[in-house]
Amino acid sequence: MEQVVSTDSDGNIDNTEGVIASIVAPENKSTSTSTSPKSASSNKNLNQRKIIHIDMDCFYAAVEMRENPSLKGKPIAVGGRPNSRGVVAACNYEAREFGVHSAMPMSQAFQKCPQLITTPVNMDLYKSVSKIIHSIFHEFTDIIEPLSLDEAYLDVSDSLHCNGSATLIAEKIRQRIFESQNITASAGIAPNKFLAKVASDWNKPNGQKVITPAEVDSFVKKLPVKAISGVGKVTAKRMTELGLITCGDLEELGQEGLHKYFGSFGERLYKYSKGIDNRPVETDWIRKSLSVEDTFAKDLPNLESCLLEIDKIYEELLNRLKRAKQKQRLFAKSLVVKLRFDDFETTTIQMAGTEPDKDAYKRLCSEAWQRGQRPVRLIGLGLQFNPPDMPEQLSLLEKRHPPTL
Ligand code: TTP
Ligand code: MG
Ligand code: MG
Repeated sequence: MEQVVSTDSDGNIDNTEGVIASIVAPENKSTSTSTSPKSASSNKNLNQRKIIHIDMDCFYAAVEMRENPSLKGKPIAVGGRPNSRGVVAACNYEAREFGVHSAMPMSQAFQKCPQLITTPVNMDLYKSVSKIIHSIFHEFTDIIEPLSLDEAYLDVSDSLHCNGSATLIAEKIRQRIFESQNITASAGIAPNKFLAKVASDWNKPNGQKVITPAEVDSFVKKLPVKAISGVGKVTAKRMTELGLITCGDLEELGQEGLHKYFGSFGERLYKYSKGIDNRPVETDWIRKSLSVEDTFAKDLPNLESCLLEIDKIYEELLNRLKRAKQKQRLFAKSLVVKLRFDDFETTTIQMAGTEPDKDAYKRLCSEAWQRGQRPVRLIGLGLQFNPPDMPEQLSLLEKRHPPTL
């Protein structure tokens, strides 16, 4: 029997609504292989999904203008110095009017805009702002796929915020970002990632665009091929030579033609030309634990009353586990019970286990209760999960050491 016992004052548990969930970003994204359970998507029919793509406006430059408001209204570029052969990492919209853009050599940027003001890259600052923006996304959904510091896809198909309106959720997120960080974001709202990304660029800066399922066909028909993410300069030139200007043209050329000219990318282009993109929003976080806890209006006087409450909390734990499993594959490694006594002394107890088990929780609760033998104000039931690339190792281990508590 493997059993770990610890007593603490609170633990690492978020108890804002009587529900505990800890979601932790992986230390190193590259440790997650393609077979790891990172993929997440809503249950909805693929055409009915509500995907939001958020992208900050001139991100690095916007942060610099916020830090130094005297830069506002003037053309600025963030990046390396012109004499050290640096390039423009980001520039504000004022600088863009002169033809300055990202990845342009700074010396060239100065030729285009002699009054350009430059600032060095302050990556730590942009990272800290990005972190806050991502925490705002998490207020609305846990199905988030970050693409870069300033950009992410969100699947809000099952979100109950704003009466389930993705349009209002996007507005709210942009508003929250502005209130919190004093910089603006743009958003695209559509039934898939391809269209959501196109749409977020449509009304930039500080705007958003919705493409409803009913609008997809007509929108895509007229969409310039250059707007497709993945169509770079070389592909765009080839397409122009072939007379392919809009996605409607791509569709007309057909699957075989697209494959002939663009190889495997042609397959994707054909789907895009019909407005189809079934890729799920893939989260980059891994759930480490899931718990449900209840704080009682009146303290539970004895062990018997605690054991009765476990039935209810256990049901809620199963519900939450079911919902969490729709987003990620989860491999439990231990069962946890937390008790808080009337004097706020808190104790947790856990045992190895791969599935929730009501009787095991009751046995853990009994053991934990013996430590205080006092009225109880809070009970929590939880599960801890293995990292996604370890499930098999764990099941071998479990066979050798079955939980016997
Ligand atoms: P983008 O979102 O591509 O650009 P942006 O946020 O500056 O402007 P927009 O309003 O058009 O979205 O990139 C986000 C940040 O990534 C950008 O602020 C700086 C950095 N970046 C580079 O460092 N090099 C590059 O070549 C690009 C394109 C971006
Ligand atoms: Mg941006
Ligand atoms: Mg971006």
